[in-house]
Amino acid sequence: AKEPVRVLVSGAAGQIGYALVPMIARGVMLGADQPVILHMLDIPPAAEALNGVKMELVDAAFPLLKGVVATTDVVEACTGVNIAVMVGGFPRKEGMERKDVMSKNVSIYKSQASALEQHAAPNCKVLVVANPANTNALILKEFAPSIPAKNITCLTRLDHNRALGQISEKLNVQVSDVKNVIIWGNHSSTQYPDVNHATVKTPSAEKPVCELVKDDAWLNGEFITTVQQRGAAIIKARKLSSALSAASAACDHIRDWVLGTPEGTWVSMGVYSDGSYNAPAGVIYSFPVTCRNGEWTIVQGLVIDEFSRKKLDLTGAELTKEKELAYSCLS
Ligand code: NAX
Repeated sequence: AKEPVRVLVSGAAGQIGYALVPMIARGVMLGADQPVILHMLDIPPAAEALNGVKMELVDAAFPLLKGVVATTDVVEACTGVNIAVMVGGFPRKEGMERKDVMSKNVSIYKSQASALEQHAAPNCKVLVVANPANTNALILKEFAPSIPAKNITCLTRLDHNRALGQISEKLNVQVSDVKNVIIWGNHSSTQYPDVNHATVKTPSAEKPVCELVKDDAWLNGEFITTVQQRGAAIIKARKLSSALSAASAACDHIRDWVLGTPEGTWVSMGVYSDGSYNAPAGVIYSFPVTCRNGEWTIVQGLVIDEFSRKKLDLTGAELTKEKELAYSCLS
């Protein structure tokens, strides 16, 4: 039998946490044959609720779940973890300045970076979900210099999956037959959902999405804004932000990273930018990636048209600004 993998979920008493921990315990993230030990972290005001989640995990009698650590102690939470999914953070409240929210999250991610660096298992893989996801991940990277930059990522897979979903609805095809959309840049409303390289599997061949959707106005307009603003649409409808889809996307992200992407398929991940596609280097930017042997590689050589170029630059500029804002919170 396989050794259990220790998976940390921070903010585990929150909405996404509640949807995510049962998925992990069922093998959705790491596979149906992979035992797991869940480490759940939250803050003291949520300690009782966190313990309630632990009780439900016990009650669910998941065969793959070999242990649960539920704690408000960051060191205990981080000790020995192989995977860290960082969902905990400070939400933006009405009337709060961007800088104040940034400042709260910078201090959270700075201290959690140190705890992970000192106590996580070697080669721990980190996925930051909490917003501002790209910049929280960057701060985590900066303050955990001994964790390789390639091990620190942020979630844009939800946006990627939303784009697949929109194409499948538009063309009335199975979502599993659509692939290779791209989310470029920031997990914010400046993100660029790009279908220029996306394809649909048809009985005869794989066909470009752009050929099948004979509606450029929709592709260059409504499609992009729908994906960019889907989070707000969910809040409006549910009076709560996306949770099940975010949890599912977090599982997809880690599963593909650890177990690999299928041949001929790429996914979107926020990763430390090396300046590929003239994105700003030194920020966490979402790129198309393939994964193999537990490592991601940015897909190279895609042709970027003029329309796309502007959008890649715009979201890159926002990330550079966020980085500056985050650094100004440190001093
Ligand atoms: P909730 O407010 O329900 O849960 C957040 C939890 O984090 C709470 O239980 C809170 O007590 C805990 N927390 C706060 N500070 C903490 C700290 N220092 N250490 C550990 N835990 C801490 O929010 P939820 O709806 O679960 O969303 C969580 C985060 O995901 C938010 O930042 C949200 O903006 C972000 N999202 C990111 C998405 C993405 O695609 N990257 C999509 C969904 C989501 O909006």
